Amino acid sequence: MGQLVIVSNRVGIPEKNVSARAGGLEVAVKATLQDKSGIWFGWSGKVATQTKIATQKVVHDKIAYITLDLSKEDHHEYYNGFTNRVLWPILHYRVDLAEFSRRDLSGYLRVNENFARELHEVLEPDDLIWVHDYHLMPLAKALRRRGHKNRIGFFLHIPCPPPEILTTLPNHERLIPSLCEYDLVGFQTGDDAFNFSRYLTRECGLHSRDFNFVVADRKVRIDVFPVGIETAAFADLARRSVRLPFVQRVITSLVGRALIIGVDRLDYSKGIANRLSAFELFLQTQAQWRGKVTYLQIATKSRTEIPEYAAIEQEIGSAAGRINGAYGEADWTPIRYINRPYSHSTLAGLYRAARVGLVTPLRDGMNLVAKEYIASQNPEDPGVLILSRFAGAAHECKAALLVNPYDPDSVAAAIGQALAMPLAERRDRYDSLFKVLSHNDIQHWAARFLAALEQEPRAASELGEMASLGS
Ligand code: ADQ
Repeated sequence: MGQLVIVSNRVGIPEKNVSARAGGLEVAVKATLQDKSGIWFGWSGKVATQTKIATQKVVHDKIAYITLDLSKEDHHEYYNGFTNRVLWPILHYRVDLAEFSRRDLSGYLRVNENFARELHEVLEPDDLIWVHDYHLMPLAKALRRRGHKNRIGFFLHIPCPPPEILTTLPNHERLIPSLCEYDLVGFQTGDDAFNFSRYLTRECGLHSRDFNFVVADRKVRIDVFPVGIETAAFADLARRSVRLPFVQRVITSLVGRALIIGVDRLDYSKGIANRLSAFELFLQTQAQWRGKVTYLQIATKSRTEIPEYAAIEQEIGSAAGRINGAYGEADWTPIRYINRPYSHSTLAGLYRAARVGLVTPLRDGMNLVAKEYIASQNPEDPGVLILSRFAGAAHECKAALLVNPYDPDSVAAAIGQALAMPLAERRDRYDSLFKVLSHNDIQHWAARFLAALEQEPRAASELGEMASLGS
């Protein structure tokens, strides 16, 4: 086998890395490339000032980081436009927030072509290519057009909605079926894979046997690979980090109150506004807890140039202020609302100090915060995870308190239940969750995906008499 080539929208170039970062994909890809030599290809994160854009290469720890800048136009149309204002909301079931423009779609296709053109310069015939996420759906098609017959896999980190929603995407018939140019298409959950499979059947007339589709003379396999974290390393980090002076200061500042923690990118999919309402309802209906809990919500700003993000920033900031005004005392602030990012070690320490992890996205591909919270707990005295049933993580984390984030009563009740939960039950739930996360950690996830990609039969003939193209 040749090299492993990972392609994603953003590349975390080591020199430019800062200790505090927000973004699950970067965490996942870094861990995958750690034990293999290979290439990580994608956008540098910079917007070019000059018109001629060349790729840059940095080699670090046997990994070649090859990046290119985006032009101002690309950044506007591809990144702020089609990926973040059309694909992100629609794939998160928020059709109401999608802002389509033909120009942004052209920008999206153009950047995918640019990526393919630059990749063409570095690819060898036996390289294994692993493409990440919704920014790059048409990339395999652009590579195939340039004659590349490599095995190419795609993993979608975010949800895949049912065809009834996917078809609201203007030009879906041009974009979604282009995923069939990959050899393997991976999803976070069985529901996501099933939704995509239904799309292919309904909209493209394709039929599968065990999620294997035949398209012309090629085969594409759909499978489920729930992304994990570095469970053991995170547990170890949390053990050490809880002693960090900053974390200790936070613990001291609680003066014995139970800590409830929420950590998210400031994004409408994360359900922070609904969560605040549920917390307010909890304070209203379970008055015995007033003055005895502190809810720390860390919400790092993201995609600030997009109006919907500015709007929720306003909404959440004022809701937190209003609830503090209504329920706070001179010596107690119910909600500590913070916009700055923290390093993973600080987060690990804070997770460990928290009696409750409140993870209630309205829709989430996986949600790594849920897994990080569990990994960070003290096995002797673990906290309780409250988890939205609409996070991909809920498929594995069945021992969490699963809630409907749209139902404030269910979330408020779960907060009370978590705070009052006896030690024996907390331990049982933690043991069962930690076991699942230890087994399916990030190394396991990457190894499974790559093994599946390497093993896939390429030609339809290799599948025997499988069902082929439908009508
Ligand atoms: P994200 O939407 O970025 O990822 P998530 O899975 O929650 O969401 O990952 C967030 C990562 O960023 C975690 O490692 C977390 O610790 C870190 N993070 C979040 N807020 C932070 C803060 N305030 N300070 C520092 N770090 C912070 C996408 C999908 C998810 C999917 C991942 C991985 O949307 O559903 O789980 O990719 O596949």
